[in-house]
Amino acid sequence: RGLENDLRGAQKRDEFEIHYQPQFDIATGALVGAEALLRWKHPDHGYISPAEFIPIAETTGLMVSIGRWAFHKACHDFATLPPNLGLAINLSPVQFRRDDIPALVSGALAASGLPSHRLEIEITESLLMERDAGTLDALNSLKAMGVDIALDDFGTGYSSLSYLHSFPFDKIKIDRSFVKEADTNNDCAAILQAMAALATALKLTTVAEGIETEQQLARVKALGYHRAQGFLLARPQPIDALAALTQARP
Ligand code: G
Ligand code: G
Ligand code: MN
Ligand code: NA
Repeated sequence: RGLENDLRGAQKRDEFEIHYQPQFDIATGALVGAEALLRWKHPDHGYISPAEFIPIAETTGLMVSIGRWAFHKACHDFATLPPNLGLAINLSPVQFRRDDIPALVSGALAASGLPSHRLEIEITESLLMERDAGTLDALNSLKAMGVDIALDDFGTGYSSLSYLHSFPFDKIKIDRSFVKEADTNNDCAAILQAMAALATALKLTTVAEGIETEQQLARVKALGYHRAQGFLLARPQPIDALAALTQARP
């Protein structure tokens, strides 16, 4: 397979980049952090989405090495930004299975000088479905270091509710499919509202992602969501552009 072969050499050829999508406090409008999103700049095909290459990286054993590079790079980039800005990094189940995540995280924090309280790990329900004791140990050690844990794409997996009390989450990111249809589908609007109530009761910080319209932003604001992320507010962007944004919005 062509893409698979290209992916094997991509790291050595320095073809990966990280773009950062800003997150805003909905009540104040302040920039509060960003999510690190991996990009592969293919020499012939241009930017390839992680949705396309991460599954290949996971099945070919390349994920651990790419994930380590991305983690170190993002922490290093963020150490130069104002100290009020948080950094969210996605970790795949394969990384938990094949790598020593607490060692990766503490190593990247130490090497970059980024304080642990500025870091947040995003995981999905698929990781928790494996019901692996090692996973819970790893998440607990991250929490003990002072790193926040966010449940990403919330609402799209299976039996999400049982995971909420069995793992030490700090945040949930409501999946963008609920945000997208909230204006046209009453059921999605009701789910969005119920999730906000649930998160409030569990004292979790809520992030509404995939905000593309002013109506969607107004709706999640009215429902009490804490943070917003989406193309309406800001696209994923290189670290220099994000740094410029932090100066424009003190
Ligand atoms: O940026 P985009 O929407 O194309 O991302 C697609 C998917 O890739 C998302 O589910 C996102 O969580 C995942 N992803 C992006 N960057 C990383 C990364 O650095 N590591 C892992 N494991 N997943 C990532
Ligand atoms: O699965 P995860 O939430 O980590 O994926 C983040 C992905 O969502 C990124 O690839 C990013 O490009 C994408 N994304 C961010 N904002 C929006 C948005 O407003 N609309 C859509 N459709 N995708 C978005
Ligand atoms: Mn994410
Ligand atoms: Na998500």
